[in-house]
Amino acid sequence: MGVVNITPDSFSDGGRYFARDAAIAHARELAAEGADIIDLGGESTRPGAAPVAEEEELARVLPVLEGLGDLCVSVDTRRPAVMAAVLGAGASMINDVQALGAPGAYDAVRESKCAVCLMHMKGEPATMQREPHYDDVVGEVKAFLRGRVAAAEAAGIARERLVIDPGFGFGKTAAHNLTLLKRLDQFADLQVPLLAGLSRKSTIGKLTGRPMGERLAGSLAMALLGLQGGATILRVHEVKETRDVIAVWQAVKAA
Ligand code: 7PJ
Repeated sequence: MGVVNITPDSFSDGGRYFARDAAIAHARELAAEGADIIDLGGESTRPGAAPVAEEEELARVLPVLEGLGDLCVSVDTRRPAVMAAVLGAGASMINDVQALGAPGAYDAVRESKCAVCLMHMKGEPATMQREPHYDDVVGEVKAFLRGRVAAAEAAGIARERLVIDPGFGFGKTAAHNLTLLKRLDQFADLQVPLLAGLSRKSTIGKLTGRPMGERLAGSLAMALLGLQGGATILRVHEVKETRDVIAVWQAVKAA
């Protein structure tokens, strides 16, 4: 899954892909490098980010989505109205950091055949990194995801459409993120495909001392650990390099 942010305040791209044509070109480049899914985001969910108005989010995402009609596109959104609009415009997947927690979210996705990523987040983006606490981070994240999968199924969204994600960095310290990654294999018994988003995250910055633009090697190490832990979808900024990691990992597995 290749990340395309369409946000002027996006912490990793600095707003470079704000312009429609640049975002479309970037998505096409990632697809050519081997991304199976393009994840479009019109609202930054980075820690401390300010919320974006619904009309603004749609104005960012829809024109780009319409230019990518031939690709498998996921839209990173928490808003039911945005979900309904992008599904009408051909999106294949909804990637919701709130795990369909907003009122009306089930209704927005139910009738479509889209895939849905249910992610764990503790708190709200604006405040989630203020001393997050868990007694048992793996157990708590897992229990949350098990509950959201059951709730989605009860709301009429078939299990076959669901993907789960522990939400690295979303209301978690570096220690929480490392524990989740080390124990990622414990999510397998939920029997839903697992997505991992580790690319360029601040835990890599903490471990390596590198700024955002210099976290490729750290991100690739994280990607390999994610694969070993059972992730089948990796949400990444650098697709070409991550493809090489996947090729090496698959070859070793098949040996
Ligand atoms: C994630 C995401 C993630 C899913 C972001 C960033 C922050 N969606 N959206 N999982 N992260 N499903 O890219 O660092 O980890 S935005």
